[in-house]
Order: sequence, then structure tokens, then C-alpha cells
Amino acid sequence: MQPTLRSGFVALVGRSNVGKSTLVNRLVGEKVSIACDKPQTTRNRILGVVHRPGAQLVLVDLPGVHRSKSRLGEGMNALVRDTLEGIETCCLVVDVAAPAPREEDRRAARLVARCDCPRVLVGNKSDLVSEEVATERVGVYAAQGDFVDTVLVSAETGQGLDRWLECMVQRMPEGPPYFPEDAVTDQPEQFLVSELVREQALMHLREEVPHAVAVVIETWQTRPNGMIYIAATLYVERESQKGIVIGAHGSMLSAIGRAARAEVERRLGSQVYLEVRVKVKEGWRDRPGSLQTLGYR
Ligand SMILES: Nc1nc2c(ncn2[C@@H]2O[C@H](COP(=O)(O)OP(=O)(O)O)[C@@H](O)[C@H]2O)c(=O)[nH]1
Ligand SMILES: [Mg+2]
Repeated sequence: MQPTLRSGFVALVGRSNVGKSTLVNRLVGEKVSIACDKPQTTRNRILGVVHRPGAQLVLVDLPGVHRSKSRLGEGMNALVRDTLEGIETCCLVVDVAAPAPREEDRRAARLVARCDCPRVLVGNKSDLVSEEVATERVGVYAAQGDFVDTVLVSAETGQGLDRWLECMVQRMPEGPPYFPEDAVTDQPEQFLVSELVREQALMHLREEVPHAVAVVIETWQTRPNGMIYIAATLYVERESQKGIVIGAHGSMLSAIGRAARAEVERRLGSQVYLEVRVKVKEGWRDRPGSLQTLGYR
């Protein structure tokens, strides 16, 4: 007889920057979702698969709940709402390092409250404050929602993650494995690579420019010597942004390219030649056609 497996989908909902993507990466054990201290880093729904003896959890990393200013943003919020149907557990992730809930935390809490499934409250970044403060801050959310459990965790140190995982696994029904044993995500390699390039662009750029960046992989060839040649195009919305991304004598673009190449090589486990170009796609975040070509809904 086959041993029984507990399996199912767990959604992570919360405002931007509370650490949802970092938590997913930590539990999966690999970077499947890029993380950065800039808001709205995550734009798609990304699955991270967690394999444990007798259990398979599929974590659904989502864009941060926010007040949208563009078509891209509206699509991201709609994606969060739609995903909350058909999951087994919904986690509201909050940042205990933040003194008080913000408007966008409350917005996320309201979305979670509308879920039919069990809800778990996750207080992340507990490494940044004392246990007493963390407990008090998470308590503000606990008092206003109906949660089956509350956990304090840190994606940075790993503290509390086992207990959180245990609490999620306990609530999973017996079910099939949704992914093969070696899968860590549903995203194709090309998407992961485009995201690693975008992550470095986010890390290197400031103010409005990060939000205007989209990355498309144009070429992917394995050369006879085993080296992988990848050409990526980094799209921005205006000529002035293009200048910023390129930098003086190309210095910014080459810094982004170098850092991204190191990440891509780690990910693919082979030598990579990465070429990054910059192009302008006027106002792409508000144009349905452009959103589609760039892989957004
Ligand atoms: N100190 C600390 N920083 C964290 C923790 N989790 C995430 N971060 C940082 O918070 C920022 C936002 O993380 P990210 O995962 O992109 O947040 P998301 O927008 O909710 O997906 C990043 O700079 C992370 O390194 C944590 O537990 N402790
Ligand atoms: Mg994220």
C-alpha cells in the first residue's frame, strides 16, 4: 500500500515587503521567487514546492496587496483575489518589525477574512524585535481576524519555520503529489532567469525606475563547449529611464549584467554568457498589448 501523503495549496497574502517571497524561498530551499526591499517586486503568481516526509505543500507566492496605479497593478490585485479560491490554507503574512498595521495590511487582512479555508497568521521578521514586541504586534491582527493559529517566524534566521510548516501540514487533506519529487516550482527556467535579471535591476536602480522594468529572454542557446548563451532585453517606459539603466559609459548596465550572471550560473549550474540590452516600450504598464507580450495579465 502506498503511504499516505498530505498535500495541498497554501497562499501567502500580505502587503509588499513583509517577506512573502523570502519565506517561500527559505521553505523551498531555493530561490524560486525574487525578493527585494522595493515594493511590488513580485508581479506573478509563483508556486514554490515544499517536500517533506509524508507531505507536499505548494506555497503560492503572490504580489503584495496594494492600491494600484496602473493596469499592471490592477491585474496583480485581481490575481490575488482569484487565487484565494481553491486553496487549502490561507496565510496572512505581517511584518512585526513595523510598529502598526498600514492601510495595505488592513486591505490584505480583509481579503484573507473572505477566504473559505482555514486562516493562519504569520508574523515575520521576528529577528528584528523582542519576542514581547512581536507578540504584541501580531496580537493586533489576531484580535481582528479569525485565525486557527498564529506563528512568529523569521525568513532571515529560519526561526519558527518548522512550527509554521508543521501547522500547515496538519491542516492538509490526504491528497496526490501535485509535483514530481525534484520540482521546486511551476515556473519554466527561462522565466526564472528573466526574474533573476529583473532582481538585479531592482537592486541597482532607484525611485520610479525599478517599477518600469520588465525583462524578456530573447535567445537561449547551449554552445558546443557547454556554455549557455542568453540574451535578455530589459524594457523601460521612457528614454530618460533607458539612460539611467545604461549609466555612465554603460557602467550601470554592466554592473546589473555581472551580478545577474553570477545568480544565473548558480541557478543553472553551468557557465553562462549573459548579454543584457535595454529598450524602451512607451508606457507598457498601462497598455494591455504590452502587458501581454511581457508576460503579465
Ligand atoms: N530582517 C529580516 N528581513 C527580512 C525577513 N524576511 C524578509 N526580509 C527582507 O524584507 C525585504 C522584502 O522581502 P520580500 O520577500 O521581497 O517581501 P514580499 O514583497 O512580501 O515578497 C527583503 O529585503 C528581505 O530581505 C526577515 O525575516 N527578517
Ligand atoms: Mg514578493
